[in-house]
Amino acid sequence: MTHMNYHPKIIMITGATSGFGRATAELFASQYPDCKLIATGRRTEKLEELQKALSVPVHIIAQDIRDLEAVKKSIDDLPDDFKNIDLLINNAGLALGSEPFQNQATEDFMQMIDTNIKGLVVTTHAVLPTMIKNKNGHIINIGSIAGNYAYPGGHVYCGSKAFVNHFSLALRADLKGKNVRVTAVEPGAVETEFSIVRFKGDKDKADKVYDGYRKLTAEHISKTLVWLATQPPEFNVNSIEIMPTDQSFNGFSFDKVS
Ligand code: NDP
Ligand code: 8X3
Repeated sequence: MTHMNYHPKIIMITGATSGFGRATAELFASQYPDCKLIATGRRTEKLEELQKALSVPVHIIAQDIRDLEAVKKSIDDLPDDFKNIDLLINNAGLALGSEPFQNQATEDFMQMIDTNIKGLVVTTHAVLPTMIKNKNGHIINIGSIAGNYAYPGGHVYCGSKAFVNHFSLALRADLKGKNVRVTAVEPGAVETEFSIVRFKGDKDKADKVYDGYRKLTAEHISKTLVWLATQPPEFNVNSIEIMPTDQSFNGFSFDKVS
């Protein structure tokens, strides 16, 4: 039997204070008035603003995803009517810097690893038992093209997203027969707060990343995420790579040792 009108009912989105996460929360709420949302992020005021703006119930979890004990506790302590999560979007993440690895501070590396990898793994591990018990779930991990193609200055960010992309495939193997889907979404450059964060508040530098090109926005990605999550349960997209039409590949480069 197919379920052509399937849609998830209790949706947890990490990093819902801006960018993809916020846009996706807004789109689910506007298209599916019977859904409930769990929205996470560090900026309490942004979460409260989202909660007020949406017409569906929103449970907010204001926390740093690097606090792994707090992440686990907040999922264990969910109110009863938010416990049965059937869609988890592991979206919280960041890049810091674009200097060569050897010139960058180790604190930046640790923050990317703790957020993009450890936070995602612990959130997934805490949410999965309910999905397995209910024989119903979908985990969408936000990877990146950076995980598929290396570029100068990408180092730890590229590595962390390669983890996300490949972890998603491996997780799918372990969930065989459980009716829990796993999808890695691997976007290219999309204008959000991403580059402002990457360049530590330097808006001019961030704007230059997208200057003169036809931009992808959080809205493009949110539409993809809602589409993925509303396919019938027998249909699993393993991975999907999305780029702006104006972004493409630059080949390998050679240099003499100087
Ligand atoms: P934004 O900077 O707009 O959003 C990032 C979100 O992650 C925010 O809600 C932020 O919340 C949250 N976040 C970051 N660090 C933490 C933390 N320590 N604890 C809790 N939440 C955290 O960027 P995007 O929407 O673009 O990014 C979303 C995801 O998409 C990221 O994983 C990013 O790597 C990935 N991505 C982005 C691309 C792009 O070009 N924009 C392309 C490919 C992938 P807060 O600051 O409130 O904590
Ligand atoms: C973000 C996309 O191209 O800046 O993950 O690495 S890119």
